[in-house]
Amino acid sequence: MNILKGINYRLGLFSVALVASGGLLAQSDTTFVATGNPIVKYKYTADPAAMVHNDKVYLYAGNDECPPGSEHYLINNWCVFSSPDLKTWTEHPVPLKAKDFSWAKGEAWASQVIERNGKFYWYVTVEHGTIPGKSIGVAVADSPIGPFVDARGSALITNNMTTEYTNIFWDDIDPTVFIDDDGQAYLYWGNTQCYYARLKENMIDLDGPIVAVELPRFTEAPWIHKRGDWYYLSYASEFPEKICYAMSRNITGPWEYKGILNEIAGNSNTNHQAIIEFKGDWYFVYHNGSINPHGGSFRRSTCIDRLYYNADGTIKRIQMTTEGVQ
Ligand code: FUB
Repeated sequence: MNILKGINYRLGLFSVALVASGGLLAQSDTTFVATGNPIVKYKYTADPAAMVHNDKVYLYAGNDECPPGSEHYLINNWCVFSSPDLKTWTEHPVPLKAKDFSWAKGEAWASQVIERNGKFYWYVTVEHGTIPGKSIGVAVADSPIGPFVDARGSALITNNMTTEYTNIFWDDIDPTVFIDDDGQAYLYWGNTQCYYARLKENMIDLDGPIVAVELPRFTEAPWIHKRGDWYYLSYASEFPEKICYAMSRNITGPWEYKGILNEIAGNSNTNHQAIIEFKGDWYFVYHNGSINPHGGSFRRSTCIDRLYYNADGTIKRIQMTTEGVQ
């Protein structure tokens, strides 16, 4: 019997014990029905990134494992879930760990997966083993659920590549990747300072300089998406974080600031969004710290709510709900 099946129906003592013990490493597929937000209640799922592929939503998240009583990031691996309807979800075996990058020290921070020519590229934040600071690596797989392997054998972005813009050790985090209509791929990332660079068609090498992007009160977590002729750059702003956004007619800007998209998320000082269109509707994926009794800024959980546009292309403020998108 699949022990996890049904745990999401009610958050009883058993599931609290599982969460409190620091999460589970999935070793086989586990199917459950989401009962509102957060989506996953038996383990912590932070920094969600989502991707639609072949009529399914794939949700990628870091597994927060910081024990109750400690307040720091402890994230060793990412996890992957899929759903055909945003209701029934399957967690697949752990597809990637920070230590799968031999050059990395660990710390599975925010990430995003994208498909190109039948391969799936996963851009991740990890702590570099020899170049002080955070860095961005890329893993590749033949399937959206992996297994993923390091695609380069070295980091794509390291802290010493951006010191002309900022001297902090944690500015090279939170990659978001986007392939424009002409096939050119772009990587955006950053903390305190937002950056972008073009990617080669192989998706694992830069194809040009690193460019600084000016955005009001930018903290981290950029996410690029496009609808019609508008490009949207949403990002976490200030601290605790709200999600703000800017719009442009061009993937490289100039970006026009449009204000707050999502307010501070419950019981978490980070918020970290992904935005997807699925079967004609738009969704806002983010995390909060709402799992009782130990949820918080270092034990975060992924939520999904609807996202709606105004007639002029601007986005209505997100309404965070406990009911979710059933
Ligand atoms: O999870 C670690 C860091 O917290 C992420 O990289 C940021 O986006 C913030 O959510």
